[in-house]
Amino acid sequence: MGFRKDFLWGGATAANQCEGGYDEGGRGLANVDVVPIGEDRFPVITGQKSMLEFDEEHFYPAKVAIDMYHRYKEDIALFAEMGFKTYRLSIAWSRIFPMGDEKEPNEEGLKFYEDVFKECQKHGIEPLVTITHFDCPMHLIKEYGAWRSREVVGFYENLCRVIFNRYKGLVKYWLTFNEINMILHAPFMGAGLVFEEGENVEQVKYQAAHHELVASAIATKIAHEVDPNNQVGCMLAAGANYPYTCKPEDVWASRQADRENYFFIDVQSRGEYPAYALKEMAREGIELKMEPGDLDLLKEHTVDFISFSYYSSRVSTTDPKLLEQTAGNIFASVKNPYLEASEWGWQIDPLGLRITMNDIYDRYQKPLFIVENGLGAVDEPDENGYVVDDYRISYLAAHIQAMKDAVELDGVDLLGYTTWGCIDLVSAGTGEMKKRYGFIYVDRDNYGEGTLARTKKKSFDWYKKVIASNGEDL
Ligand code: P53
Repeated sequence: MGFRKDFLWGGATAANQCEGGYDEGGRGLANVDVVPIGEDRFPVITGQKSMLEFDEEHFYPAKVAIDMYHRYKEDIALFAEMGFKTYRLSIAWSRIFPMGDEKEPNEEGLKFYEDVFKECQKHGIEPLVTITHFDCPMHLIKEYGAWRSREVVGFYENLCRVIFNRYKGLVKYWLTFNEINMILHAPFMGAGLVFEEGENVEQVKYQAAHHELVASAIATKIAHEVDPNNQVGCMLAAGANYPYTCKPEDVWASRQADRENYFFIDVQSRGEYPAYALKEMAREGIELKMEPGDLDLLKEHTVDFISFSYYSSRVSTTDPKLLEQTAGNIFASVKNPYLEASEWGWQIDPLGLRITMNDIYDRYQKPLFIVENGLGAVDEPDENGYVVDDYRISYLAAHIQAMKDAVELDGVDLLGYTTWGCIDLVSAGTGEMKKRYGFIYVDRDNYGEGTLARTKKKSFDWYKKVIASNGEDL
């Protein structure tokens, strides 16, 4: 009983939130580089305000991040010390294709990730690679309008072909797009979309989504052709929507909110646009431009497993008074009166993880992989620089227990679990360093002060024990 013997325990990061070295090794600029910390971040990532260059007034945390570009050996050694079986990381597209539309890749970028994967291999760690974690080369944004353009599908295909061939034998687990549903909620950070005045924003988002979905199917096809051992997954920002009351309208609102996100996975996993989405698009006047063969690609190259992030459940309502209070979050949600929240207002709901796992497994019947979960919190190192993060341990223990219930009691097939930000890194939502998720403390603050030294927190030894006992000793 319990988790499978080859359960993939580990942690997760994303290139732009940890690497830094934004202009090194021939790397090109990307959307994720130019999102600043501070009050402009939210309007920029959600596409309400456009910012495509660095300026003097803002601080850009991704430029240096936690400098993993230069420190990955030390960091991977620490992951190995915790007993990681897997390490989820992403490839920065603009390291491999600095502009995005070149014919030939940048050898220095390719070599960098080859070294990283070899370092993982040395420690017996299986890499789990996100092909795009929110990043899009800036040149593709300026010249082609990013994912709104069909041509970008071809550039992504080139990227995939290059990396699948180059890393054959080093990488087996791939995710095509991080949190693919983020395109609806944070279209600039999620997909490089910039909107023009008066344009039909929904039309652009869904056309771009179609391009990503086709690109994901093509990636899956090529991955399987290059190496039949490759396992390709989709990735959803998950979290079940609860109705605020048992009023049927609230129940219906929660179903619709779930479907808005499941839409993407329905296509990637079942291979077809779901009926409800086709009807909704027709009502909204959204017309998808497709190429001949698109629907066949979607149908024939569905994903092998379903991965997702889970931080919190969500609540839906039709009550206008409650709706007013939900602005300002990437995922608008009403406050759930039964739950406690993190310092950033993310509501803590371990049972919600079990519910979400069951919803997804019932819907797709494919193996699941939880590739992000964790607590963003302020850590205060003591006089010896040690962080006693019992709050993080209790968050993770409760979520691992819930996931164990889903496996043992409900029969969900789960491949692995990677906690988000296993080493402290830059927050995607806020740009802060202060919002920490790690087992490893990084000495750096919101505005770039600090030595970047790494220190083990109390949770480091706790997670090591969890992994060693295959999740029995929480
Ligand atoms: P931060 C919002 C809601 C759910 C997932 O988020 C999200 C976001 C973005 O804020 O993103 C994922 O850093 C994402 C990671 C991100 C992580 O959640 O805002 O895949 O890149 O860092 C946590 O606390």
